[in-house]
Amino acid sequence: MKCKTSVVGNLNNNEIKAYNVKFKNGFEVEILNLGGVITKIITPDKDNNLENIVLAYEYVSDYIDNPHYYGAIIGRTSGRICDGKIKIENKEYELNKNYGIHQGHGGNEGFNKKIWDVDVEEKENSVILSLNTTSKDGEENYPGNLDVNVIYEIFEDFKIEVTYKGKSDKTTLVNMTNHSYFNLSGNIKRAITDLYLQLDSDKFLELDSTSVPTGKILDANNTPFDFNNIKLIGKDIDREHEQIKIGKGYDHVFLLNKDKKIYLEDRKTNRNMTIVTDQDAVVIYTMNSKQKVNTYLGETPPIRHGICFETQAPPIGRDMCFIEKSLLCEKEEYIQKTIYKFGLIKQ
Ligand code: G6D
Repeated sequence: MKCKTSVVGNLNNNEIKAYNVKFKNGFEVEILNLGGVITKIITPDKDNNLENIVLAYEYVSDYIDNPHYYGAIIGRTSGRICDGKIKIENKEYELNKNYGIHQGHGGNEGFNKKIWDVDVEEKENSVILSLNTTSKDGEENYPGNLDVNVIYEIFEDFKIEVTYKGKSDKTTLVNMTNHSYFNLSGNIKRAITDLYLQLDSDKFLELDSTSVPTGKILDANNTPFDFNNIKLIGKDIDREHEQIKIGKGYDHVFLLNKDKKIYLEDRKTNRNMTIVTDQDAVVIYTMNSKQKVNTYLGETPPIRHGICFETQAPPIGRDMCFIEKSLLCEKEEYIQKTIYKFGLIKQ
């Protein structure tokens, strides 16, 4: 038996369930039906210490509000939508604003707050968790009844494939991601500024002072946003740079080149991870703001102790720039695939 299901809480008379997938080699992944949250990704370090490399809260009930979106599926859309204003087929919509003057991460009741239906399928070398939900027409003021399926396939060889699918009966917006905070030091031992990052990207989106894209695309080369050659994340994270100041570090949309590859390593534990996606962009967020909730260590983590790689289409900024990247026409299927592979640096 690779997948164990347990009831770990309750939300509005719905059971919150944990799906724990564990292989003989120690690789362990745990996912909740609440928000499709990933609470555990347990991998060995160079000395075979099995430790959690994602941040997780102390109590399951903390995921009901989930103020920092730990581990969660994000949708209908990811990132900020400027002023919560969109126009689809010449009709204007005012989306709910939960990020000050903007909408963020799908609004007050985004996909991170839903109890998803979960089907489990055990295969020879993997376990498939297929999560399903429906976002009703008018939910968070988005048009269209949207059927959503997120598939986590967890492989024995330290790999997780995430496939997001959506279909709507009206043209709408869909731009999903996962908001896990990674920390390869294991059990949040050290800051992520201690990790090394390599990114297949030469450009990133300019943000305005309210952190929405202006529509301008900036050249990353020879700037703090240049990770073409592997670089210590802490090297330029506090550099004097207008965009660093706006994000209080990295909280930016990187446009990916053809390989669409992200590589992270920790040279103390020798843990590494590679992310490959079919998406045009990835928001890299280095947890720059004070955390409000304890982790499973029983304390609130200092800033910069987790890093998010939110693979997605560019968020919708000023003058609805990039909206075309999130449009899903009636009868079309939204599909996104992002693959995470965990391992050790070859000695
Ligand atoms: C902050 O600006 C950041 C977002 O990018 C992030 O997703 C959120 O915290 C959790 O608002």
